[in-house]
Amino acid sequence: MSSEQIEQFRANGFLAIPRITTDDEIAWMRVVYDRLFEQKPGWQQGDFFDFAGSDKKGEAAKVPQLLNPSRYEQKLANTIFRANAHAMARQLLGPSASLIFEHAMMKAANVGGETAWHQDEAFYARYTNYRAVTVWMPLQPVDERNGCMEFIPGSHHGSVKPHRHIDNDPRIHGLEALDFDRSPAIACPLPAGGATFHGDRTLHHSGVNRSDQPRRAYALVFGTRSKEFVLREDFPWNLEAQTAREERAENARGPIQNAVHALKQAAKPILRR
Ligand SMILES: O=C(O)CCC(=O)C(=O)O
Repeated sequence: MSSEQIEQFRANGFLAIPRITTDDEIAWMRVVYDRLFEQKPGWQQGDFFDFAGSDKKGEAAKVPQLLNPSRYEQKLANTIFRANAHAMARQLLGPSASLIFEHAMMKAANVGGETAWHQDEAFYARYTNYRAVTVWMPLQPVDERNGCMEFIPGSHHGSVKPHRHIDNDPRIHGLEALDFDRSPAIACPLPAGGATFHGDRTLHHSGVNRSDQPRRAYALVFGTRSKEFVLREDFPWNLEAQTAREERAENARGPIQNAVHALKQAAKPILRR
């Protein structure tokens, strides 16, 4: 990344680049991606769910999302995409930046739903101790017709906006931001294998997929951890969540793992003081 690009990211809260990996890797990833979305691994563990709908079994998902895809296809942990994204995230966040999280969101041909406007930070739970940058890569060309990313420039300089669950329905995992001006939004069309970078407070969105091909996107989130960043309070909208995904995750953990999970949650305020 050039110093101009870093400057641009700092000023706007986002950046688009035309290429982050090779055509060969994209071709391989598309095959893997389609297999994962067909097989829905991680459904039982709450890693596969509907971002934008109520996520009932048997109902077509509006925006299916898979968390941590490399758990289900280990070769995704050793990609050129990951190496390049990590190197660029270090330029933006500093040398200690490490992978926090990965996810993939698919918008089916003709019907794939909207990803509502939100700030990633609005999803953070109490005691989250990092600030992050998302590197988002489409596996086919994207524009406003099939759901490219859109950003509000400079929104990362403001506060976390009030959010609510999409359609004000606490069963829906996805959040929507309220009370902001969307008129300055900038859409970022990209070729396959290009990438956008955005900070965790940057307002962003992607529209519905009106094309006759699926919109496939894969995102890596890198962060730097510090006690300075620790979030002292839960956001009220997250306390209201009643998602099927959380319920499946809890059931899948079973009583012993749930007890360990509860202990870890209880230790966070001490460890992150
Ligand atoms: O893939 C999308 O439509 C949205 C992705 C997104 O919101 C994110 O990676 O933070």
